[in-house]
Amino acid sequence: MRRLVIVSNRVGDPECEVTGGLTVCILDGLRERGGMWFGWNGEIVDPEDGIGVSCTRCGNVILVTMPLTEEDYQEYYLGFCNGALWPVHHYRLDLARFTQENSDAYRRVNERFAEALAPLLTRDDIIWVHDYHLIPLAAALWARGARNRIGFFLHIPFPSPDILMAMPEHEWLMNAITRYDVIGFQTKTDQANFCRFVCEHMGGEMVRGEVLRVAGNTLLAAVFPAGIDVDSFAAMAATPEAEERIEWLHRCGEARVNIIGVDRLDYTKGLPERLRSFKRLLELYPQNCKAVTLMQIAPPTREEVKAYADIRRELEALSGEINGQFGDFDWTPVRYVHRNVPRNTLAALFRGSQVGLVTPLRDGMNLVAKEYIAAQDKANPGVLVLSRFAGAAEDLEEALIVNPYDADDVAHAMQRAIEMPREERRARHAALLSRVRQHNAGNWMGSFLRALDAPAHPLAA
Ligand code: GDG
Repeated sequence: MRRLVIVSNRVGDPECEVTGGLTVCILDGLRERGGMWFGWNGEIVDPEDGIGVSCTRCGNVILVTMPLTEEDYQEYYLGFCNGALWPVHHYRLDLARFTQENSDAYRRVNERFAEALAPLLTRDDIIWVHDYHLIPLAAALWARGARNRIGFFLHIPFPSPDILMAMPEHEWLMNAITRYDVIGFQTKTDQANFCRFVCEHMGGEMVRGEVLRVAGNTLLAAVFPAGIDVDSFAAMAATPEAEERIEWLHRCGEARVNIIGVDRLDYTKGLPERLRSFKRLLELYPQNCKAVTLMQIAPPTREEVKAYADIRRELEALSGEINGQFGDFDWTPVRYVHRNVPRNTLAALFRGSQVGLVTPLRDGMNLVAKEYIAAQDKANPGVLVLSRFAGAAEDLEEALIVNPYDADDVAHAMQRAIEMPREERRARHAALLSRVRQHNAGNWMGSFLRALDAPAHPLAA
C-alpha cells in the first residue's frame, strides 16, 4: 500500500480531546491506515528564531509540524482563511474582508508548507490535502517537482458562482484548485456549483461523468460525504458511566424533555436563530414551560475574529433574556455552556436528549447530526431536527427538515419531535442510522483514497 500523506492547516494531537469536524474525521481514518500528517502545530514563533519542522511519532502516524509567525497567524489564518474564504464559502459576503496583505500571506504560507513538505515526499506517496486553507498547495508542490497524485477535500460548502465571483482573488484560486487530481465535495450541490464555475467561467468541459478537463488538466470532481466512526461513538454513549451521566442529567434537571445543541460558537451554526426558535416554542406551546430545557454547548473558536466575539455577546444576551422572561425558581429554560466538553460526555448527553437540534444557516456536512443519531437508544430514540442548509440534510431525509431562518417552522418541528410516538421515532431512527453507517468515516476515507490511488483518469489522454 502506498504511503498516505495528509496535509491540513492544523495537525491535531491524537492524545488530546478534539473539537472540530475535520480533526475528528482525519484522526479516525489515519489511525487505521497509518502515514504522515503534515501541518501547523498551533504555535506562533518569532521569525528570527527560525520556522523549523518537527516530527513526532504517535503509533503508526508520524506528525510533521511547523509553527507560524504572528504575521502569518494574523494575515493568513485570521485574515484570509477565516476573514475571507470562510464567510464567502458560507454565503456571508457581508462578513468577508479582503486585503492584499492577507491574500499575499495566504500564498506565502502555502509556499512555505510546500517548501518544507516537498523534500519529505517519496515518489510513491499519495497526498491528500484538506480544506480551504491549502487550495494552492498542489500547484506549489508541483512547482517543486512533486509528481505524486494529489487530492483535495473541501470540508465546507462550495458556493454558487455568483457568490464566489465577489471575491477579488477567485480566478487565481480557481486556477490553483484545478491542479489537483481529485477534488472531493460534501454534497451534490457543492460539486454542481464547482463544475458550473469551471464550465461556465473557465472554459472547462465535463469529459465524462465526474471527470473535468480545464486548462490542460484533467481532474475528478466527486462527492464523498464525510462521516463518523459510528460504532465507537455509539459504544461511548452506552457505557455504564454514560448511563450514570444520563441519570444525573434527568435528576438534576427538573425538566422532562431535554433538547440538545452542540456547535463550535460560529456564526454559520445559526445559534441566535436557534434560541429565537426555542423562545417561539415556549410562546406557541406554553405547556412546555417547566417541562422542556434547551442545553446548548458552544465551545469557543476563532475568538480573535470580530464576528465571533459579536456572536458570543448576542448569544449570551439572548439566553439571559429567555431565562429572565420564562424561567422560574425551579426551572432554567436555556442551559448555555461556553466551553469544551469531553467527547464521552457529549455522547451521553446526546443519548439522554429527546431532541437533537442541528440548525446551521450553512454547513458543509455537520457531524453533530450524525453523532446524535449514532448515540441514540434504538428502542427509544430521540428525534433529529435538521436544517435544510446542512450538507447532512442531502442524505438524512428522515430527520425533521427545517428552515433555520423561520423561527415558527423550527418551533413547530420541535413540538412535533417532543410529541412523536415511539413507533415513528424508531422507524425514522432506523432509516437514519443505516444512512449514517453507509457514509461512515471509514467509507469516506476509503472511497476518496480509492479514487486518488487509481491511475490517471482513463480519459485524460
Ligand atoms: C467542518 C465543517 C463538516 C463540538 N463541540 C465539542 C466537540 N465538538 C465536535 C462535535 C463534532 C465536531 O466537533 C464538529 O463537527 P461539525 O461537522 O459539526 O462542524 P465543523 O467543526 O464546522 O467542521 C463541517 C466537518 O468539517 C467535517 O467535514 O461536517 O460542515 O464546517 O465531532 O462533536 N467535541 C468535544 N467537545 C465539545 O465541546 N469533545
